[in-house]
Amino acid sequence: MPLVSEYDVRRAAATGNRELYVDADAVVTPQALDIADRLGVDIQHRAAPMGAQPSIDPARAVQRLLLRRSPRWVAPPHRRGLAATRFTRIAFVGSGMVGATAAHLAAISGIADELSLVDVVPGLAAATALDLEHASGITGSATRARGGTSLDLCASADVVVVTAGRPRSPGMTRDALLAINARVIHDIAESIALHAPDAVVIVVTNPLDEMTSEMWRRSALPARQVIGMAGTLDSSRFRNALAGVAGVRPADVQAITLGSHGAEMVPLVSSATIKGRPVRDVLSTAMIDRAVAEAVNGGAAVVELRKTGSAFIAPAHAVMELVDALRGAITDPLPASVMLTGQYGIDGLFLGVRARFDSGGVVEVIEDRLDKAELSALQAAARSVQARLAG
Ligand code: A3D
Repeated sequence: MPLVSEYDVRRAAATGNRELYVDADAVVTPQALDIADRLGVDIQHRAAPMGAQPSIDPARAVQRLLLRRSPRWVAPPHRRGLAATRFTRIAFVGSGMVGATAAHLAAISGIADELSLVDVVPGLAAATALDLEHASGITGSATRARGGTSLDLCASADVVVVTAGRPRSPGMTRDALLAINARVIHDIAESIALHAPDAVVIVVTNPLDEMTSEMWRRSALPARQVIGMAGTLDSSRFRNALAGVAGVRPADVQAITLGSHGAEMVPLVSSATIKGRPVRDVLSTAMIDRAVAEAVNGGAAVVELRKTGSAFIAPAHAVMELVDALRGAITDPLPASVMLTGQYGIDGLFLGVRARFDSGGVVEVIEDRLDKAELSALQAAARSVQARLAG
């Protein structure tokens, strides 16, 4: 019996057994342990037969270690703020896949009185806004939505989420994408400066760190009001990948990524934990490398499967995690692209690091303890972003 589930415990209890004997190397799920407690079933691991070979499957060995020794441990959830703000207006510039999905999540959670959607394609934002309102008869959401092509719709927004732009098409260089999307970001930046100068702007358009920098430069908003979203998404992918190789739930994993989005991402292995234990203590180097590669290539893997367009569900959740930090619903620091002013030896550049937020934007950049390789990877990412911006 390699895996003992809740079902096995219930079956034992139903047949009147108060003791359930399982193999020496069996993995007992947390749900099975909980239900065994409640039903009074004692789970006993049989001794391994004399002369039996110890299990050499590394994944199973990890599961045993993590589940048997600390069965009920889960990562503590984000600290929730006691008085989260409800925004008056959140604007979404770009009502494509990420913009519309993030607006949908915002409407469901009712975190704003009104959502304003903008898109250059006539009718697209208005249609999405109408569609969102049509759902409110079911969801009961009090959040109203309106949409159009004019950036005036951003007027007095508390938060503006910018997803406008093109994704990279096959064969297009990163520099070509940078040039095309920079023009889009410049127009939007000027409008935001005019109509919503107090808004916090969350940039999602790729290439992320460069577009965040362009948004700040062209809008001339204070740096604390400009944030790029990539770290919350990449960190979620990293936690999911680590959970996958370790055979535990993503909630059991604490891990973040810093750096830039894509190949210059810096997944922090040195501080990552699974069930509270350093990953390097419980996973082999090969397993960690697999999880890192999965996180770094997560976006590309979705693009390859979809053929047209890129990921939008996880990115939309990652945007809303930042919005939750801005409104005080999450008080823990989160990874995002923010202006560095000397932290990690990097100055005057937007790059993914952990920061603390409030409704006015960045409150404080956190300088995490990195090992030597992580620090040099972060500084290399900074040099690459800097070179692309200069180019
Ligand atoms: P898509 O579904 O194409 O939506 C983009 C929308 O922007 C389209 O509806 C366009 O009509 C609209 N648009 C273009 N120019 C303008 C403009 N000047 N004003 C208003 N709207 C405009 O793409 P998507 O939603 O999948 O992705 C949007 C962007 O986010 C792309 O650049 C992606 O590469 C990027 N993205 C980044 C991440 C990160 O983690 C950083 C994740 C997912 C997507």
